[in-house]
Amino acid sequence: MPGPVLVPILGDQLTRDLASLRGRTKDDSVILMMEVWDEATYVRHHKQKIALIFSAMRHFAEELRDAGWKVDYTKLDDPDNAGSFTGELARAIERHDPRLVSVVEAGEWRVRQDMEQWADKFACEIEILRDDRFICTQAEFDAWADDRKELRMEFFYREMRRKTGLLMEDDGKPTGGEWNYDSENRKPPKDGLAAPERAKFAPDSVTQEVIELVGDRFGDHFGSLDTFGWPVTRDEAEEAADAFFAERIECFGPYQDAMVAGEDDLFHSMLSTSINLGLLDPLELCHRAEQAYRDGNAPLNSVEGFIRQIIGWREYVRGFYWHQMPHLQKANALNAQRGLPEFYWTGDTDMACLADCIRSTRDNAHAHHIQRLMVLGNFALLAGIDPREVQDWYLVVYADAYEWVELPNVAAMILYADGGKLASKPYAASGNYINKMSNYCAGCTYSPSKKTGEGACPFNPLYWHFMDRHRERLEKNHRIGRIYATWDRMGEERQRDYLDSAESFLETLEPAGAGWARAD
Ligand code: FAD
Ligand code: DLZ
Ligand code: SF4
Repeated sequence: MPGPVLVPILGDQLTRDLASLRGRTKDDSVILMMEVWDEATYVRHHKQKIALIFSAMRHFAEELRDAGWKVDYTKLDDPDNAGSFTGELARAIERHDPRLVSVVEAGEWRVRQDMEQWADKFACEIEILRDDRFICTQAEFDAWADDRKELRMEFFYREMRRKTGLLMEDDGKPTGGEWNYDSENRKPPKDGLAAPERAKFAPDSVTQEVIELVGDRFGDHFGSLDTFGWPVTRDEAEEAADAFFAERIECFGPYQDAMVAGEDDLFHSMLSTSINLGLLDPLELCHRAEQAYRDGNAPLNSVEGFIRQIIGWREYVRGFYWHQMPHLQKANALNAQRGLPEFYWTGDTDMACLADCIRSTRDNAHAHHIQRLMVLGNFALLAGIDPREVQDWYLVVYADAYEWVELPNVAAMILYADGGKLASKPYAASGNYINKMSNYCAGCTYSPSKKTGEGACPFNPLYWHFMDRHRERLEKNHRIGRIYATWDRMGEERQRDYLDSAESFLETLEPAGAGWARAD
C-alpha cells in the first residue's frame, strides 16, 4: 500500500482553501501542523503574537478534524518536539511513510530556503505549491517590475484594479473618475474624535491554555498578554469584519491618517492579523467593501482607501519583498548606524507621541499605519537608526508581522534604505505634521512650534539634521529637493542652531543593547 499524502500547513496558512488541500481526499491525506521552537524564537516575538498564532493553529486543527480530516499536530511542549519545521517533518515522515509531501510555499525567505532543501533531504517526493491566496503572482510582479527603475505602488495598484475589476466601470474607467482618493484620506482629528470599540474576543479554554504556555515559556518577551482579544477562528474573524463594515468603514477613509491619544484602533479595520493568518480572504473583504459603497452604506473615499491598502499596498509589498530579496535585508542606502534607543522597548520617553504609540504596541501588539509610519518610523529615519535593528523591532512587536510584509515597509518605506526603489522620497516630517494629524502635542512636555533649544519638539531639529546630512542625495530628488532653498535662506547661524539642537538630543539617546529582539 502506498503511504498517504502528508500536507504540512504552516501557522500563517490557516484556510481550508489552501492549494495543498484542494483536490485531496480525506482518507488519503494526513495534515501536519507543527508548533516549533525555532519559529517562536528566531526573534523574541511579542507574547500576544505567539499566543495568537498557536491558538489560531490549534483552533484550525480542531476545525479540520471536525470536518473529517486526519490531523497530526505537534505542540511546543511535546517532549519529542524536534524544534524546527525540517526536524518535525522528518519525524512525521517516519510516522506516516508518505508517498508525497505537498506543501504551500512559505511566505518568508528564511523558511522557504529550508523548504527548498527538503527534496534533497527526504526520500519521498516533495511538492511545493504556489501560494495562490495572493492576487498577483510573483511572475506577474516580476514582469511588471523588471523593466522599471522605480517601483511605484500607484501604477501597480491600477493594474490590480483592472485585474480584479474592483471599483471599475464598464467603460474601463475607475469608479468616480479617479484611481485614488488619497487626498480625501487626511482629515485631522477633531476634538473628542472617538471610534466605536472594535470586536474583542475573550479567550476560550484553548486560548487560555496557550496564554499560560506563552506566559511560562516566553514570559520575558516584550508585551502584555492581559489584553488579548484577537480573533482566533474564522467565525470570530468574520464577526470582527462584520463590526468593521457596520460601524467603522464610514470614517475609515477621512480619518485614515489621524491619530488620537488613547484611541488605539480609531477607524482602522484591525483585520491584518486575521488576513495574514489566512482566517480572512483579502479579496472577499475588498468585494464586501465595494458592495458597501454600491449599496450606499460607505463613501467612496473610505472604500477606495481600504481596497487600495489591500490590493495595492499589501500585494505590492509582497511582490517587492520577493523581487528584492535577499539583499533588501541588508540594504542601508543612507548608511544609518545608530543603535535603536531603549525607549522603543520601555516606552520611557517624554515625547508624548512616541510614548503613546509604544504603549499601544506593548498592550495590543498593534499600532495603526500612520503611527508605524509617521511617528515610530519617522523618528527612526530622522535619528538614523540602523535598519537591521529597526527591522527586528517591527518584526517582534506586531501581531501581524511576517517578514514579507514587515521588511518592505520598514527598510524601503520608512527608512529609505533601498535608496528609493519603493518610495519616491523619504517620509520625513517635523513636529508640525504630527501636531496637525494628532492631539499628541497638547499633552507633551515639548512644543511643536518651538524649533530649537530647550523644550523644542525633537522632530524639528532632527528633520533639518536629516536633510542636511543627506543633502547630496536628496537635493536631486524632484519631490523634496526644493526644501534646500528654505534651508539655505535660514543662514549659517540658524542652521547651526538646528544642527546643535539635534546633536544634543541625539546624545541623550540610550541605545537598547542586545537581547531585546534576538536571544544573546
Ligand atoms: P487598515 O488600516 O484597516 O488597513 C486594511 C488592510 O490593508 C490591513 O489589514 C492590511 O492587510 C493592509 N495594509 C494596509 N497598509 C499596508 C501596508 N503598508 N503594507 C501591507 N499591507 C497593508 N502590516 C502587516 O500586516 N504586517 C506588518 O508586519 C506590517 N509592518 C508595517 C511596518 C511599518 C513600518 C509600516 C509603516 C506598516 C506596516 N504594516 C504592516 C502595514 C499596516 O501598518 C498594517 O497592515 C495595519 O496597521 C494593520 O492594521 P489594520 O488591519 O487595522 O489596517
Ligand atoms: C510566527 C510563527 C510562530 C511564532 N510560531 C509558529 C509555529 O510554531 N509553527 C508554525 O507553523 N508557524 C509559526 N509561525 C508562523 C511562521 O513563522 C510562518 O508560517 C512562516 O515562517 C512563514 O514563512
Ligand atoms: Fe511628538 Fe513633538 Fe508633538 Fe511631543 S511635541 S508629541 S515629541 S510631535
